[in-house]
Amino acid sequence: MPLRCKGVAFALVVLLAPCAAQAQVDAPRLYEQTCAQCHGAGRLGGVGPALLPENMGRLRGPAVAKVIAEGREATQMPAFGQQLGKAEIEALAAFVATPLAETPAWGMGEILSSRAIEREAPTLAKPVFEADPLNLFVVVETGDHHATILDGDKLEPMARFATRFALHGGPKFSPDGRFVYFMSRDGWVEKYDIWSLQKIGEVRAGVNSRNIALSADGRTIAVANYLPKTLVLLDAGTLTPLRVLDATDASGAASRVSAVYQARPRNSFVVALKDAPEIWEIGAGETGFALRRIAVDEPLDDFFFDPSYAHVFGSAREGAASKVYNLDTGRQVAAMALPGLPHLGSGISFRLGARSVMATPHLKSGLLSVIAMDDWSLVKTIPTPGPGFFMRSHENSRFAWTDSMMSKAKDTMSILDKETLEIVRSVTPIPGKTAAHVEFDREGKKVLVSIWEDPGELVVYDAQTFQELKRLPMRKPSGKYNVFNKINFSEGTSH
Ligand code: DHE
Repeated sequence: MPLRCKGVAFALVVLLAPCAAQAQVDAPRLYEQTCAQCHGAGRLGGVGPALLPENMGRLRGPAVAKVIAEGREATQMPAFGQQLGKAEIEALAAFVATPLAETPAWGMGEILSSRAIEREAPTLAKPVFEADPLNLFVVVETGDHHATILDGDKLEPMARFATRFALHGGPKFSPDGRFVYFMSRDGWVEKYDIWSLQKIGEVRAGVNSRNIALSADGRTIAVANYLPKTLVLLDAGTLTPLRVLDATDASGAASRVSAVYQARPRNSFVVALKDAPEIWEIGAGETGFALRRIAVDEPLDDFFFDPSYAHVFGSAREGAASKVYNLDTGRQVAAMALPGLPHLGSGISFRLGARSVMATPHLKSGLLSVIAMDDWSLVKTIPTPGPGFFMRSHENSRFAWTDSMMSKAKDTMSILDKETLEIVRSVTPIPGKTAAHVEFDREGKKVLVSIWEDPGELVVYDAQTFQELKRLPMRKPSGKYNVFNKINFSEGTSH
């Protein structure tokens, strides 16, 4: 008995030792001395990203300590393993995983002072290159935080430049396709001039941001923020802030803003709120950003729009049903219990005989759902090798491509025949390597698939024969966006 007690006591000492050592470290002070120069006072970000749990994505626990000790490849993050002890590293890792005690202020003043314009966009009658400016792809490479401008005819890179850390969501294009706007999870909005192949400037619109949308006239950028809980409107020409809207519902309760979308035919932005049972519509153009609240029975945070933007189809991560609201009347017109979390934001639309349908992958089940948009009924459920994230097609192609990146079959793309609603082929570009996110060229003749690894690749296929045409090395190409398809709101792409 005494021996067992001794054993327990010894085990406790061993278990407690690192915690005790960690507790002796003054982590906030160590942060200010070691990290603040790059990551900003208060962990809000600077040259380096914000070190807040909301901003660090899947980087958690021991993985954070490893980055502090060993540094991070393809970034300016150095290794601190020689300079700091194990307890200090663990204390810093625990510190940056702690939420802030108070919501940081990030209003008009902070946004304005973060604005940095490198140059005026030059006056140009045409681009400085010969390639078709509408058949370019903008490839976001999150492996080393760069973007590539790719000639969609020759399939050759034309320019490659550094972006802010951790871009998220699709970049947005001005209506003529000349300018592209990127957003990072740290709230930076960057403007790049495709015609002159140079960066124009940047501004920080939030501390933790979700996505951006551009108004139909290309004059206003809306930025959806989690931290602080705001929707920010920027002048797309100058990147100056126009309005900071606190996201509070009709009862005054604050909500994170999940996402903002451009509803082009309505000349408005439609806004998804994470914590409030409302959908917002904000007028763009001459309407003075008038806010209209649509009451819903539970918060919806993932949206698909029918091509006319008369209906929004929304789901909630934690909710049981996906719901359709008519944006004109503000009324719910349908509800559907779709199993396995449909990823409506990746939904596409197409004609099936006389009907208009949409198709969506599911994040938690290996299937595609095809839904008729006239009566919002389920047309078919199509099994795939595993849960997926993205889906793409094109008006000129009979086929739609989807991945199974959330499963063991992460290396396999499934090809759906949009006429028979059967999976007619699967391709595995590199066995064992994640294949995801597809984009067609402007004619719908070529398909570009990402090998979502670092280093990764773009693998180009013939959209009709599925023959491989080319491979291009890339650093984790998380997404690629064809200028023509994007500015024309192709029915085969998410908007
Ligand atoms: Fe995304 C788009 C939300 C996690 C890569 N993602 C979007 C959009 C939203 C969204 C609302 C549409 C914005 C747009 O394009 O304007 N994403 C979310 C989440 O809520 C979720 C599940 C959790 C989160 O951490 O935010 C999430 N997303 C991820 C990832 O883990 C992915 C795979 C890797 C990454 O880079 O973070 C990822 N999301 C993407 C990509 C797009 C995207 C590549 C653009 C798709 C497109 O083709 O338009």
